[in-house]
Amino acid sequence: MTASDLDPALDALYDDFNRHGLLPLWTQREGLMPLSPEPAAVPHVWKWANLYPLAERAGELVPVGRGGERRAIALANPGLSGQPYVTPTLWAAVQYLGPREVAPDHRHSQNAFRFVLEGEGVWTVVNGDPVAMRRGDLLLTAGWAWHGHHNTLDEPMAWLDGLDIPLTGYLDAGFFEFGPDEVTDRSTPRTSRAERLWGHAGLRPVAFQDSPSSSPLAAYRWEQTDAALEAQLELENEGHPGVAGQGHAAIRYVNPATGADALPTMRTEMHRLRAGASFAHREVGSSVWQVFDGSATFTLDGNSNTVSRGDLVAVPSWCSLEVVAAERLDLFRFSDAPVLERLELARQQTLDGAKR
Ligand code: GTQ
Repeated sequence: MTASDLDPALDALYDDFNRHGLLPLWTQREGLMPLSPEPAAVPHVWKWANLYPLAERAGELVPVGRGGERRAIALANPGLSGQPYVTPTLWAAVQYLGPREVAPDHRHSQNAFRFVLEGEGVWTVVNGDPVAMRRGDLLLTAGWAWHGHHNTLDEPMAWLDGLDIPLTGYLDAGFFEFGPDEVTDRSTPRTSRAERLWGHAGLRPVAFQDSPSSSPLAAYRWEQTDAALEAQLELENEGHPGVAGQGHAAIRYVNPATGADALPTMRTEMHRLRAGASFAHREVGSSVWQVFDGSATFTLDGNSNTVSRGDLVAVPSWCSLEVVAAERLDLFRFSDAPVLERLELARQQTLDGAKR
């Protein structure tokens, strides 16, 4: 029984509110304005050992081409009522391209990246610039850039896609356009034009003085990421404090023209932990982690999970996360942090990990 059942006049008021498209704050406040975030999304782990064979089966049964556009299998957070979203703001999918297959050209207002766990042989052609995809590389497709993918080898290839599809959806900001059914430039340069222009650390081409909100560098290569992380750990070993947090090196992929996040709506990072190193925190905004190499324990709001190469972890807003590296560990991470920061909603807490 609710209070209004005792008072016919109050009952009638609520009925009239309803009839006029109104709802009073006092019956809703706790859900609308919680004391701290109460995400519907739940912490969740997807094992690569399950994901890859399912992608392979899709490769056998489901063609890729115009209409469906991509053989991309979305990670659906169990807390989000069957929607194909890994968190309320982020899309994460395993995309699979069979031998010699082509995913046709299109563009959309959603921002996208690819992160490669394993394999090679696919070129993603971004605004006419062919970009090779290899293990450890991060490839960008900023919003409204044309892109298609084609596999040049007789081996399949699968990778992680990250997009801001749900965020763009809530904002009713989605636009989409079909391009040619084929990828027109099938050349296979090792280095894209974007990298030749922008891929020299600290050196900006003088002819390009604009500050684009998305990175003009289409590819961030593993060789450079690996070297940057290793240097942080070496410097720490050599006694230079503050370059890595207690055996935890990290880099952020940034726009070389501005120093800001590589994409306007998503943060992308790579972390390297020495065996036994750990960190613990919670943050406003949601993240997805993928184990690139090694194995670890991820403890999410007190529940521990063992993860290894390829496994993916969804971390909802304000969920406490503790990561302990069981061996030397490389972790890729993406999040909606640039959005939270620009809206001045970002908060974070460092936690005392159980192991410290
Ligand atoms: O490769 O363009 O996972 O358009 C979802 C939508 C990948 C892509 C996805 C897309 C793409």
